[in-house]
Amino acid sequence: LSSKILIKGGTVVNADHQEFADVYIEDGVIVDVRPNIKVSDEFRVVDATGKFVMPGGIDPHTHLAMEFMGAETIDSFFSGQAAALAGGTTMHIDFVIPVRGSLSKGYEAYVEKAKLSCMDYGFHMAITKWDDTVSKEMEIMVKEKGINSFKFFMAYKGALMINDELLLEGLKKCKSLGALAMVHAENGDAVFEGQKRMIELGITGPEGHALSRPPVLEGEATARAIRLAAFVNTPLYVVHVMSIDAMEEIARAQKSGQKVIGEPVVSGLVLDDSTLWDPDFITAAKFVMSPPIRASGHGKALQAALSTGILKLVGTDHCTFNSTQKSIGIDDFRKIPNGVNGLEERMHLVWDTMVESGQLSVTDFVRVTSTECAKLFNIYPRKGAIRAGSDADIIIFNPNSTFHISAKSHHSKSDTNVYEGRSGKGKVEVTIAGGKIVWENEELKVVPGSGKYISMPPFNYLYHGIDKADENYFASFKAPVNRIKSSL
Ligand code: DUC
Ligand code: ZN
Ligand code: ZN
Ligand code: ZN
Repeated sequence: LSSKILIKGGTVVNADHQEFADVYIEDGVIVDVRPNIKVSDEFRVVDATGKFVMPGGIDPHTHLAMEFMGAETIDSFFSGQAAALAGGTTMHIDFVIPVRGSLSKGYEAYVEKAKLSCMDYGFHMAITKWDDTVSKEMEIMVKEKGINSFKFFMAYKGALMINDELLLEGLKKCKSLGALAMVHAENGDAVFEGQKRMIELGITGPEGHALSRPPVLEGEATARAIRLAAFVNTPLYVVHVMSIDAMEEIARAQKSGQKVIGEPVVSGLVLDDSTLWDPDFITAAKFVMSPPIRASGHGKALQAALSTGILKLVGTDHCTFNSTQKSIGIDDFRKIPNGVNGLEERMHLVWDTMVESGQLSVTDFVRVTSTECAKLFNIYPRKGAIRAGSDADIIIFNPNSTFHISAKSHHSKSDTNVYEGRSGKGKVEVTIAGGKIVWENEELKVVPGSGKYISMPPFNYLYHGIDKADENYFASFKAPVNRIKSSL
């Protein structure tokens, strides 16, 4: 198999620019991008006439092989990534979950899981408790392990949830390390209360999941995290923004000059909560994720916010459980493992929902599905660009073809698909990952172990627009007034 590929005659799209050009690939790297490149016959020439040639997607938010709520997600690093490649995503960033609070043990466990990888990947890390060891381990993760982002769960009381004291410690530590702080923003104490009330009312089915944790609780936690980040003067990344309430808090903070990044996920953009009322338990339970999928107005508003740039990049929160696993919660929605699929569907659904509808341009599509993620996590332009020197992670996209989604044909190991039956315009016809054609003619050619770990260096805060990173609220105070105690 030739490692030299020429993609000929397509429209090359980057986040800032599109042009007719050929793409010359050798040994996993893009060597040249310009019109009319002539090559010898040892090259595999792929015709892209009439098609878009775009950077492979980067999913900033996945959970592969994660142990969660008494189950383990059905997609491994191999099956989840195979699905991703079939849908035009060539890299993802997965969340390492500490083992009994130990970051290094969690990291080692994920290094093992990720040995199955067939595409490139990076890691974020969740922080679930706080002490000196955690603080020191964060430093090791950033300085030695290539992790530059940490997520704090403001929900999942009694399990992953952290309180404000810990969140503040975490924000300060992230700032000192040049790492990006991320939050799952829902008020965990109020969710706990909401769940209890639902059960008392006898609402034990999947609809109780959504009813127990309404948008106001997402808005509250988002606002709180944003204000604490302002207090510490550090950037904040809000994962899976699912509601108008949360989105508006982000917009407000941005207006005041604060660096807050909002990530919508595909399910929040295109689905609505009506499915949670389906009389069939599994049909409803497959949609259970947190924060919950909202009433339809929220999705529309999130699309508009993505279109205007309030929301910056699209993830999936891919976290798949099959019907048997979802059935754990048949008598109590609190036990339904939370999570939906999306790794394979993200590129098609964002195109169909945002580009076909005129809400995003083709260059914007590249920005929200790939380039913005690469820039944010400091791996641009190695990733997220089609230019000489970048990794050869590329898709050939036919805007005139059609995609169809079904559990019968998808590549995830899950037996259901939350986008079952959907179809639309545009199709990823070829995926090139690490310079190899891995998806072509509806066929995957993937090899476990071929994916590389992408180390993500800490930030220069200037990129985040924080030009006075050393300043903080406290540093601006002078010594106390030396007050005369005359009135005593
Ligand atoms: N939400 C989910 O639905 N699954 C994984 C974790 C999360 O926060
Ligand atoms: Zn150009
Ligand atoms: Zn989450
Ligand atoms: Zn998640």
